[in-house]
Amino acid sequence: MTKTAIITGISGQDGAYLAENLLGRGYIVYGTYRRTSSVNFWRIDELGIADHPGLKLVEYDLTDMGSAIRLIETSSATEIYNLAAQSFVGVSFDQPITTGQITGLGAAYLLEAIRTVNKSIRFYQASTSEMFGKVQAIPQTETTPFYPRSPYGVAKLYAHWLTINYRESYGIFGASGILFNHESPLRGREFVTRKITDTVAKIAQNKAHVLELGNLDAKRDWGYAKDYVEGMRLMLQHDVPETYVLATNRTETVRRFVEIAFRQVGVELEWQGSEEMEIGRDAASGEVRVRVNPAFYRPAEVELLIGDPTKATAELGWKPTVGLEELAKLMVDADMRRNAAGWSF
Ligand code: NDP
Ligand code: GDR
Repeated sequence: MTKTAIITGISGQDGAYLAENLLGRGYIVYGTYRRTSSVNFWRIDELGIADHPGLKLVEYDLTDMGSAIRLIETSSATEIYNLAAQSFVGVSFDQPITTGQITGLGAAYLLEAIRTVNKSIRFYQASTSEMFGKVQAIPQTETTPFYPRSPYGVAKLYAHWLTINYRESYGIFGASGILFNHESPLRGREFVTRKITDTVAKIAQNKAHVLELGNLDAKRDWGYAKDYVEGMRLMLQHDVPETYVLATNRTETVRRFVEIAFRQVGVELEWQGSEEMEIGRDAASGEVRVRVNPAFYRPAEVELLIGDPTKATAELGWKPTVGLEELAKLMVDADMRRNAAGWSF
């Protein structure tokens, strides 16, 4: 029988990849986007699924519960993947209330709609390693205590616990995936990896000269987004609703990612100075290619993330398949192609 799923946030990185994954399996997908003056579907366009007959694009705002109820009723979906969010940590410090309304309460509206309309719908909540924040254990697992360090992390923690609460209170199949950073050529340019690969490509093509960044010492566990959306799908096919960490179990600094990305275009960097005064020079030409700009620092930083996905591997058979060097190459190559063709999102 054909399955039907709702994906909130179809215009985002994960929404686009998950839609591609589910459409490839014969699903009908209701992909939600929010009303703006000009809707941006570049990701589903790039994946070639925008006109797929199984894809239905529906306008939906996460903060409107009536829309949630109508969407569930009209679609007859049996699975909902809640991926929409104000997902940029930096912005959450400037817009903590909006972030709470979208990223936190947005999940509550959906869970309430499920509870009201059809309790048998399976629900996936996009939780995050940001909830670990000031980490209480290394590596982080499903049982590591949380200590969020941003309004975004706090909002996500509310949605995470609400998902578990609806699981325990009403028997709703609410799965929560605590996903560590995952990247791809479809990553937004406000996030550090894509900002780096896009600028590296532009520097290689003489369209930019210097990459300006904030904290180079932050450590992240970076994986490939396509692997992670498959993990989401597996969580909703499992016998019981659970909480899972998806991660690679390797952590590197932002500085290291910068070095790996520059190496893709034949540039080796030499570092000088420290912290807010640090610069990276092209070792061959001596030109400054990286500069720290304190404007990109955050009021509170998450210093070190490294996840242990043992539970997901044991119970779901999930494993990351793409290493950091391969990921950086995929992203730099895509940005080189796009910049050469004269467009860049
Ligand atoms: P993106 O920022 O790429 O996508 C977010 C999506 O949410 C976009 O489609 C955006 O629409 C939509 N959205 C934002 N506000 C609203 C609103 N008020 N109503 C409806 N839709 C809205 O995020 P990712 O794809 O990277 O991440 C997917 C989810 O997973 C997010 O919830 C994120 O917080 C979470 N997450 C991501 C991780 C990662 O490393 N990528 C790691 C862990 C969790 P628009 O295009 O209009 O802005
Ligand atoms: P993060 O991702 O905050 O981990 O959240 P981001 O790529 O924004 O930052 C990663 C680290 O890089 C440091 N950094 C910079 N970050 C940005 N964006 N721009 C810079 O110029 C810069 N310089 C240094 C940051 O301080 C940080 O330490 C992402 C989002 O996708 C969340 O939605 C998701 O929940 C988490 O990953 C897991």
